[in-house]
Amino acid sequence: MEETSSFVVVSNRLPVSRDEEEDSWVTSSGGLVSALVPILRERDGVWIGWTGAPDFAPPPFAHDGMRLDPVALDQDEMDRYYLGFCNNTLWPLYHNAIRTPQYHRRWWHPYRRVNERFADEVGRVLAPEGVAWVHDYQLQLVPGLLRERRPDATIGFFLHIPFPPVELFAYLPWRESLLRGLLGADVLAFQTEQSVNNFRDAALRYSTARKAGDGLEYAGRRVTLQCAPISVDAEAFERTARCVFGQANELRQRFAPARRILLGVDRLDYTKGIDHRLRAIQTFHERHPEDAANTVLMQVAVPSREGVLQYAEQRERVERLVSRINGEYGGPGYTPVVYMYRHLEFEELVAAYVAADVMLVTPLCDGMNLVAKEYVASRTSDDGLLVLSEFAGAASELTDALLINPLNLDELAETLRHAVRISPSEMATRMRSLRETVRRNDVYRWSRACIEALET
Ligand code: ADQ
Repeated sequence: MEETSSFVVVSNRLPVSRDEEEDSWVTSSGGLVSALVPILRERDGVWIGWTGAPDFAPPPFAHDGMRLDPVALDQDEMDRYYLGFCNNTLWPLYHNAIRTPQYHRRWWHPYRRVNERFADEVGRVLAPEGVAWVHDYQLQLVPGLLRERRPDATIGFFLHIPFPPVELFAYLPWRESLLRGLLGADVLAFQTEQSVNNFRDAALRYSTARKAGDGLEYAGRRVTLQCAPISVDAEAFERTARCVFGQANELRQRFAPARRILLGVDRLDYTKGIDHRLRAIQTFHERHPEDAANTVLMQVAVPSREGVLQYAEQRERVERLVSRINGEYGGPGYTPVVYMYRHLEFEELVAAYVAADVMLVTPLCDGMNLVAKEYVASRTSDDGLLVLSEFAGAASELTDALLINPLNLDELAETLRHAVRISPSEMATRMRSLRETVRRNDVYRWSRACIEALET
């Protein structure tokens, strides 16, 4: 296999995971992977990333028509770089510090070291004048480090999570280094205009970058700032939705016969507002017992970062609330909250979207939130309601959702009541407009826009 490539994607995780029983690799699901696979195939590109297991980095291999190049992390780096700096420093800080970020030098140094390792590998694999597209908060130093190694490269960076307001970013003891890293890119893309503006403010204040039109000038180069909201493979959700009506009906019969289904689908992460959602459900039952008794909340939570203390605490909080609500408002034959702590297969997930009358997406802060777009794409009969937090990036586009502040539990409870009583015509008007938006701005359009910006 040819070692170099003129198109390299870099992310913390490779788009595959290991199935030990079958002794094989399984391609991860999700929009990013489905959008990038065709591009990688077309350009004979390489994806560089970590396998997800400590000290496990086989030589480059081909899978599903992609060339994959694993980078090794040892257990100590998993603890300090990944669980520490990425998930206990950057993740909470970039999500508006809704949990207190922790700042430790013993985490920063491994972050730098791992970023150098990634940059070394890209520098080795990227063909002369090739394009490297770096993803997300784990690898913010890579653009700058790569530019030192390979000034001929064209470098793009996409941040999947929000870039915080400058007043918060200012706390980061390594803010100048991170900015130097990011500003190594030719194009820096963010999910929302808000993040673009936040980044521009931070760069103007804490680096030598200067304003140049809509972008920046840094070290004698132009750095383009792009707003590129990520999306989903709308067609795939639509197609699958048309095939799972039977499964959706079974779900209804099993969990909510003759009741409305409210649905929540999230990684179990404290940014997703699952606990606030549950407290609003509690308020709904207190205030409007008759309306509430006509509903069942299905909450699906996918296990996430179980090694981080705050995630274990969040799980406990959520599970306590679920049992409190069920204890207080349930009875023989009625469970107000059906809770699942597991990953759903793609068809099961789409069947849940098809079964749900109301989708609750209530993060306290979220780069985009793909669940909101997946629900909309799956509503082939133009019905169903989306209740969406104004703090999700998706709220900038999905303006026909019922937009709420998830911290306002009273408002959220009243919105639930409104949602279950809404007229079919208002529901259809809203959903038609939402569907049009998601179909027009799907993940393929997103990847084209990002790559076009890099190649012009
Ligand atoms: P996430 O924080 O992971 O992504 P999100 O955009 O909602 O958040 O994506 C979650 C994905 O996981 C969705 O595709 C969803 O279908 C899937 N999922 C969730 N629960 C599941 C379950 N129980 N079973 C199966 N699948 C489940 C980060 C940022 C987001 C940004 C994305 C993409 O935090 O803001 O939208 O990257 O850029």
